[in-house]
Amino acid sequence: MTVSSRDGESHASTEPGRVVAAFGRHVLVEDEDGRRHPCILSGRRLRPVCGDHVIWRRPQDDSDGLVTDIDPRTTELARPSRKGDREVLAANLTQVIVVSAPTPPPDAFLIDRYLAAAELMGARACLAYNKTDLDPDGAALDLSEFSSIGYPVLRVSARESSGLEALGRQLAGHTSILVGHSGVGKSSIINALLPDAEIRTATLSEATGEGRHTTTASVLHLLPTGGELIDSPGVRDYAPPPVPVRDVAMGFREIADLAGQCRFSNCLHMKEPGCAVKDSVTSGAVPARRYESYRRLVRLMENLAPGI
Ligand SMILES: Nc1nc2c(ncn2[C@@H]2O[C@H](COP(=O)(O)OP(=O)(O)OP(=O)(O)O)[C@@H](O)[C@H]2O)c(=O)[nH]1
Ligand SMILES: [Mg+2]
Ligand SMILES: [Zn+2]
Repeated sequence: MTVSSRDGESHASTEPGRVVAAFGRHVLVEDEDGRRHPCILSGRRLRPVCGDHVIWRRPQDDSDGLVTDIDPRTTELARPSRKGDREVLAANLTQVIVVSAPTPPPDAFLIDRYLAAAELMGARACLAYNKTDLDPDGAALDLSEFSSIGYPVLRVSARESSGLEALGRQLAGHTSILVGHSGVGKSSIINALLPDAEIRTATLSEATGEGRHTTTASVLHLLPTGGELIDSPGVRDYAPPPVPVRDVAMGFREIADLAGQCRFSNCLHMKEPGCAVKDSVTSGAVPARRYESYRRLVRLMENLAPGI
């Protein structure tokens, strides 16, 4: 579609689109017909991320399109930025899939922090335990700790294509992101769910010295079974963006459920008397490791966001 501007030049009118990948000042925008176009940004102020709904201008020749605006986001997955505020990683997610595996060694505290981020941003969360071919007995990680508090746990093997139907059902109708340590198999899961994605992920990732393909940017894929799935670069560590310490409990659903029973309504469940959370840790109803994870996140938020 083109319109004539007052000075007689012809340019495309703006139209809605979806950011399916973002690389600094360059983004890939999908139009309403499902075609993907490289675009640049119209100003320094704009910082679109994977999953953003945007307004963009189609080029008249084979140059780049121009993103002019970002629609308000329903949710943001973010982390603390170097400056101490929030860096948004992906937008408009309805579900976070926390991927772990027997190798690299699983870190239950990292899983907790992603689950807390999902709770705090208002998205569903579940766990995908990949490479079950290497750990058929599930000895490397106690998954019952997470399933007992209501998180779906999906055991999959991207290599053996097992558990993928259940994962596909979990993803249908949602915009989901795969997150977790580098090397747990996030891209392999996408490739297994979407056979023709292999070429696309290969061109968007760089080979490391060991011949591994490490994902360097988040990319959104449409699933044939329904839903949208974002592959994201692996991390060494993750924490949710700064929140007031009194909000940290909302990231731990079994702790949030008990908060109304504490003696003090503003109980932080740290050293206050009459704390229902600490009583439940003593009785074993709340796992001590989850409570320790909560305490670590409270201390981190005290450092990241002192006084709020
Ligand atoms: N045995 C086994 N190996 C797997 C499985 N899934 C992935 N791998 C291997 O694990 C390694 C890492 O897989 P990737 O899919 O690149 O992992 P990733 O999570 O995308 O890594 P980053 O992009 O760095 O975050 C590769 O060598 C895969 O072949 C699996 O189900 N079983
Ligand atoms: Mg990857
Ligand atoms: Zn308490």
